[in-house]
This record gives sequence, structure tokens and C-alpha cells, in this order.
Amino acid sequence: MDSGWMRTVLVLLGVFGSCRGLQPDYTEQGDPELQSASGSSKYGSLWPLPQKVQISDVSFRLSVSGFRIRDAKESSAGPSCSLLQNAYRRYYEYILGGAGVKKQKPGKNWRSGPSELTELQVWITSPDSDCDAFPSVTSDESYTLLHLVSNIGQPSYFNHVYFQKSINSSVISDFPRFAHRGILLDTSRHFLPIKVILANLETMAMNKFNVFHWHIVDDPSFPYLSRTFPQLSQQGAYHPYTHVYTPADVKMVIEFARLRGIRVIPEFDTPGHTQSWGKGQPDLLTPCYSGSTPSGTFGPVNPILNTTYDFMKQFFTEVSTVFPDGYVHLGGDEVDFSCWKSNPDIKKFMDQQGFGQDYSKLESFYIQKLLDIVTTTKKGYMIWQEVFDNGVKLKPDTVVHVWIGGGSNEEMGKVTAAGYTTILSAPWYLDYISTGQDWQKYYKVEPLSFNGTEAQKKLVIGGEACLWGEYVDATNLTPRLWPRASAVAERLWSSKDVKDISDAYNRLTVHRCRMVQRGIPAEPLFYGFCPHEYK
Ligand code: CP6
Repeated sequence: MDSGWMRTVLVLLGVFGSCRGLQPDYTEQGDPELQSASGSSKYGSLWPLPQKVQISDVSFRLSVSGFRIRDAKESSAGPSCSLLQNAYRRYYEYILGGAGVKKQKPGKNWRSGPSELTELQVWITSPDSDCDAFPSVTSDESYTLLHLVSNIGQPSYFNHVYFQKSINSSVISDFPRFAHRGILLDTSRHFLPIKVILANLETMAMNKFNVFHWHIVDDPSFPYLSRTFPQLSQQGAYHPYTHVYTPADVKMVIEFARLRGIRVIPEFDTPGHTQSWGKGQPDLLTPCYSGSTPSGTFGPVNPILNTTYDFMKQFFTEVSTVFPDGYVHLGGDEVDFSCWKSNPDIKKFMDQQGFGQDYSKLESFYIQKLLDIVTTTKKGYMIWQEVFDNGVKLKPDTVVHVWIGGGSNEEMGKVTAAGYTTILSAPWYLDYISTGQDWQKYYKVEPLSFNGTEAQKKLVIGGEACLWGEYVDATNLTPRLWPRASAVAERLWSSKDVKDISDAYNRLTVHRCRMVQRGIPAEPLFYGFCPHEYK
């Protein structure tokens, strides 16, 4: 249960109706006698695999009328914690509601009475104030699932209708390997309706992702509706009313994410990838020249005008109040110098500054000023790796986002050697598709395989799966992303030695069916069918 990001102990309370199966018979991880049979894992459909799992043969049944989720009496969070009450409602629905569950009266095999699962107690051990807070990179996401058994109280199985499903008794103690486990969605190449974003957040929670990296604007369109500069979306969105994210929309996304322990980090990528900004903000972009005359086209943000920095100050001040997360992503990737090179005013400025022909110095000049501006808004920042490569002076808490190269990434070594925290995306570009099971390629990535000291490895706080939007809109986003991103989820959550690909295949197949059953059209891994199809 992802009860947000608060440290949680979950206690499942069972009542026995007979002596059968009274002794828990735990099987520790790695028991050779319980190697997964072909087609099923001893871990069932657990995904991502918890750090420590003991599953026993003792099974329990849920009764329709009997089962409750409630606050444990020791819990630091009570009925006033709406985040939790909200989670109870969702999970009650997952467990007991929905289609595909058949009711069944106790059969003759249960004459002595099945063991009945009566309640799930939720015991929050972190402060109650977390209920209204936003998740952060330091949130404690650990939880323990305990299973208590009592024989006080009479099982009322004769009056009950039981679910066909049973639950095996288990003990889980779990925490994430990496603190930053993200998905990047791009809402500029194609506008994504709010309900698509929310459905994706729900699926992220099912996979224990905790960062929504919202690449909200880019060259093709500017759907972010700014209160301070409404002309940016009026002129720069694909449509000024239907293809924009209003302040209320953004709020809804942030709250929906918060309730699921997910951070929302917006990216406002500059100075490149900004064509759409220029439509509503005259003079923001650099005019390109053809010979001695302006060609009518525009390049990156114009770094030599004071008005540029006045605009950025106002814009990022707004952003800092709209998005509550401690970080904003400032982009800084793929700056094309050709337009700057063509412009005589830029040339003059380069000479004055002594930059010579080195346009990366001009780029760094701009970024440095931008970082200083954003620092005044009390936010931390993330940036794409080029900003680091160009030698820009970064705050010590800057997160450098590595996107170039492969899995065992030299860049990770360089960034961490310089003492910066980093996240990895280079091997996880999920917009690239090919035939076959490419999830295995994502799964096999080991983020800490670069050469470096233990101290360096501690600076790797996680990674993100990126779904760039050139070929993705509301029609194909979900099946393209899921369950392929689930492979990244397990790599970032589970222990380093969870790498048995056939066990992963078996669990992921069932996990994918669970997503489908919950209404998420996740694509199949391979041929076969889902259990719910014939229920
Ligand atoms: N958009 C932005 C993109 C990409 C980047 N930034 C990108 C570049 C190359 C590949 C995939 C995506 N589409 N703003 C780079 C971080 Cl292969």
C-alpha cells in the first residue's frame, strides 16, 4: 500500500476459524526449494519486489461485510488525515470493489471454517503534520507489513459470502533503493488532457514512482497558462482554451500526485527549446540573420538583453509559487549556436565579454544569471548534463540530469566526482520503440556501474524514464509507457541483486494484468492471457 510517503506499519489482522494452517510457515527469499516454476513466481505478482519478503502457505479469505481498513490505535495520524482516509477509500476499492471478483459461499473444504481476514490496521510512525505536507527527496517511504493473528472473536463465516480470492499471510519490510524515481512526460509536442496525466499518476503510484517530471513547454507549444504572462499560452499553445493547463488544472495535478506520494517537478527548458515562448513574448528570442539582415526566424533566448532577465525573474517567481516542490528543472540542453553566430549584436557582445568564438561561454553566461534568479525564489534546481559539462557554477544541491550515453555511464562518474547529485535517464528513453521485449534492456541497467568511489555512488539519487512526445499523445501514451516503465520502477526501487529476468517476467506479466484489470491499458509482454479475462 503506498500510503503516501509517510513511514508506515501495516498490520493485517486475521481471525482463525480452525486449527488448519495456524503455524505460519515462512519461506525466506532465496529458498532453493521454492524456485519459481515456469509461469509463476514464488513472489506472485509483487512489483516492484520489496526489500524483504516472507510469504507463508497460510491463506486467509476476505469477507465482504467484514473487512475494514482503519487507523491503528498507536498511529500518529488519525481521521483528520485526509490523505490517509483518501488512501483507505482507494485501497478498499482495489481490494474489495471492482469487476472480476466472484462471490462464493464457503465450500465443503472449509467446513472447519476458513481463516478470516478482518482488518488492515495502518500505523503511521512519522509526524501527523506529514498529512498536509508535500513529498520531498528526503521523505521516508519505508513501510512494514505485519500479519497478526488472533483467535479471540468468533469467525462469522456461516453468515458471510466470501471472495474466491485468498491472501497468503506474509511479512514485508520495504524501502526504496533510490529516492528519486521519476517519469518524464512531454506536454508540448502533444497536449495531454488532464485525465491522461491523472491516469498516469495513478499508474505511477502502482509502480512506486515518486516524481512526475513535467516537461510542460518546449518548441512546438506552450500550454502552461501563466497568470503573469497569459499571452505566452494565448499565442504559444496549440489552442488558447482547450490546449492549456490553467492554474486550477495544475493545482489538481499537484494534489492528485501529493495524495499518492508523488512530487511534481516542472521543467521550463531554456535557452534552447523555446520557439513557442517567442510567440507571446516579443524580443525574448534571438533574431537570426541572413547576411546583414534579420531573416525573420528566431533562435534561443536572447542572452544579451536586460529585458530577458527581467522577464525570467517575474516568470520564475510565479513558477515558484505555483509548484510547491523544492526543485524546478531548468533544462539547458541542446542549445543550437547557429542563430547566435549569425547575429551581429551577439557578436559584439561576445567581443566585449572576451568570449572569443566560444558560444558555450555565452550559454553559460545566460544559465548562470538564470540560476541566480531562481535561487532568489528559494528553489533548488535540476539541469540537463550540458550545463555541468560547460562548467557553469552550480549550487551544491543541484541535481545534474544525465541523458546522453548508455547505461554504465562515464558522465555519472564525472558529475559525482565533482560532488554533485545526479539522476540517470540515458538508458531509459521509452519513446524509442522496437519489436520484442525491450523492457529487459531497461531492467538490466545498473545505475551504479560507473567507476567511482562509494562516496560518489551515494550521490546518485535515482533516475527517470523519459517519454518524449513527438510520437505520443492521449491515444497511445499508456500502452507505450506501461508496463515498459515498470522495469525502470523495479530497478530504482528494489535491491541491486533483484535481477532474475525470468522471475521478473513472471511477476511483471501478472502485474501488467493487474494494471489492465484496473482500467489501465498496459500492453502485453508476450503472448498469453490475463486471469480476469475469463472470470
Ligand atoms: N526535447 C528536449 C527532446 C530531447 C531533449 N530535450 C531529446 C533529445 C534527443 C533524444 C530524445 C529527446 N526531445 N527538450 C534532450 C534532453 Cl534522442
